[in-house]
Amino acid sequence: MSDLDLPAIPPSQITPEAHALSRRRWMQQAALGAAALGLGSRVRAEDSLAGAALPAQRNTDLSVDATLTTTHDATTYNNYYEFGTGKSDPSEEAGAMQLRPWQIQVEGEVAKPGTFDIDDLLALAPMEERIYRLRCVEAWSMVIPWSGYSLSHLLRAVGPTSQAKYVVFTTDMQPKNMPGLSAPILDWPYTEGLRIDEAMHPLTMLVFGMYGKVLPAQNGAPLRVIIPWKYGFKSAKSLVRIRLQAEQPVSSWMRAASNEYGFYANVNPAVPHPRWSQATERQIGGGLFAPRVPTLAFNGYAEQVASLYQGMDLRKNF
Ligand SMILES: Nc1nc2c(c(=O)[nH]1)N[C@H]1C(S)=C(S)[C@@H](COP(=O)(O)O)O[C@H]1N2
Ligand SMILES: [Mo]
Repeated sequence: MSDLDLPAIPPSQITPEAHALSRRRWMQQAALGAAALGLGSRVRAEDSLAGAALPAQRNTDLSVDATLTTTHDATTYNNYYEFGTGKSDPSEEAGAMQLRPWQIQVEGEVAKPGTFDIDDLLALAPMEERIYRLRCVEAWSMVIPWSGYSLSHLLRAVGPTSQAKYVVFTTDMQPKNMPGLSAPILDWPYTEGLRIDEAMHPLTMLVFGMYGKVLPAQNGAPLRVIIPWKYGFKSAKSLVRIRLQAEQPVSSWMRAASNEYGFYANVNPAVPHPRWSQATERQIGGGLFAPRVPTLAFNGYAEQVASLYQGMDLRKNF
């Protein structure tokens, strides 16, 4: 698997040397390697390489105490419809994605709209590792250690105006590299949204890595959002735009089937999907005969987030 926009540096040069070398020396060596290959000096190989180390401080307060899904399962059983609808399509196809240069536009109802380079975002706030549960609307689940920081750091940096009631996330489109875009499954680009208080909640995370390493392309490199109390489809991958606005957006999945996928999409065992129950889930990696486990309200994060929805009918606002 290689998700580089430059010729791969031999794996032997990446690990364990990457750990042994100081960050500075590693960057110098990477820059030299890139120069030797005739590449632009702006490319920081360490940050574009899936599999390169991404140091982060474990945040135990915001982590669950649960058995991790294996790296193999979390990086080969994926939903990323831009690469196809099969679970192994993303890991097989996403290596073609161009991950550098990469910029994210932050726009709309903000005091300081702007375009951020991925390398600047990597340094905007201290990298934290948080172990979160991930619950897909398809009724399977994983436990993944993500690396990143609360999205609120970025939102505060741009200063939401009083009109900023919602946040819209947009995934990149690379028609040459994303075979799924030619299928009219969704109204591309993939868009998702949150209410501003959901987006500002400390659990909502801007993610750059997983399992201590740079995010693999199939998991949403170079950056994605993770909202652990909502069904996985809310957590849009490979972001190029974050827009703050007054109106509630219509997400790609709402547009595709508004009776099946709502705006809130909070994990809720009491509200079945029209075609299946959400009361239980299959833990990926548990094996063929592992019993299904009960799904928890708000995916187990009720204590932290239930108050956001006080007074709302969660059957109507599903
Ligand atoms: N752009 C984009 N983002 C996406 C998807 C997608 O198809 N395209 N799938 C979503 C769904 S349904 C899930 S469950 C999670 C899966 O994330 P993972 O592959 O990292 O586990 O990504 C979400 N983000
Ligand atoms: Mo999902």
